[in-house]
Amino acid sequence: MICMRMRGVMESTLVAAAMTGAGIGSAHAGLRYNMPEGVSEISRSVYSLHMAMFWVCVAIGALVFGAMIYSIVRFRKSAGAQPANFHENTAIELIWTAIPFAILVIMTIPAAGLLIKMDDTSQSDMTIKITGYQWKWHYDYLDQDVSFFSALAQDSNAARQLGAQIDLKSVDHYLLNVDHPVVVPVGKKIRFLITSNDVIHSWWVSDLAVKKDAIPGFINEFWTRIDVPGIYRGQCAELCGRDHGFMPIVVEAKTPEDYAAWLDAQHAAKAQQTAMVNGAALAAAR
Ligand SMILES: [Cu+2]
Repeated sequence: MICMRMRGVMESTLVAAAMTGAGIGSAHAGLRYNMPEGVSEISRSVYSLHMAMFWVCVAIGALVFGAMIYSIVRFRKSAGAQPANFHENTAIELIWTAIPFAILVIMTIPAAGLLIKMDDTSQSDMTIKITGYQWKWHYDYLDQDVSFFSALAQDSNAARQLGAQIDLKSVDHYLLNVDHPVVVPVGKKIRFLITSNDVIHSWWVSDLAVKKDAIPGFINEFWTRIDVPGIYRGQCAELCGRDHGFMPIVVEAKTPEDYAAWLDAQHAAKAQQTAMVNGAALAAAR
């Protein structure tokens, strides 16, 4: 998991570096050197675990390099040091095997506990099914009869075209904005089911500490409970073809009241659309 998170940090840094190289750095969020703490209990736990492991590594690094530098300086040849003339010491070999092993086992305990917690999708309040497409996302609110596609925002799409004379700094959240964000309520345990319609994609939103592969023929699941209303952005994190870089993710977390109002608006829009289709079918039949 730490490797996965570190990979995430490295990827975000590389993406930011690549975008800066392309002259659009200012359109991107500021360059970060660490993962975000995020906005859910799990993301904060992941961050704390990451920092705890980081400081363990710093302590080991300081000890090992400290001992090395001390030995090199203190027992240098020019100061008259005489090398010891022995090899194979069973006691030392046992100690330098047992200590790293114990450190690894101790590090595994909190990591395994958190992984189990992240995997527990039971007792969720609602379920949203995500389907990856080349190159957009589809969201299906299984309990609410709401579904829609979420694709790159029109202004970003226009600006990215070859030869487009559009100032990228003028585009709102260039390449990180969509036409229809996935809207969720805060304070609710939301279970996500994720699959793909074509190739492997990956739904990655670092503020939620979520990075889950969307695999055709498989259904993966994860959950989140967002504490703070706001807009959280992510990207597809699995190289999925030509437009892999153009299928961002936007999660809009609303208060339960605002979420209910959004849901009502979706239902009303759907009813109106159905009425229009029925009306057109009737007119055609006459
Ligand atoms: Cu993708």
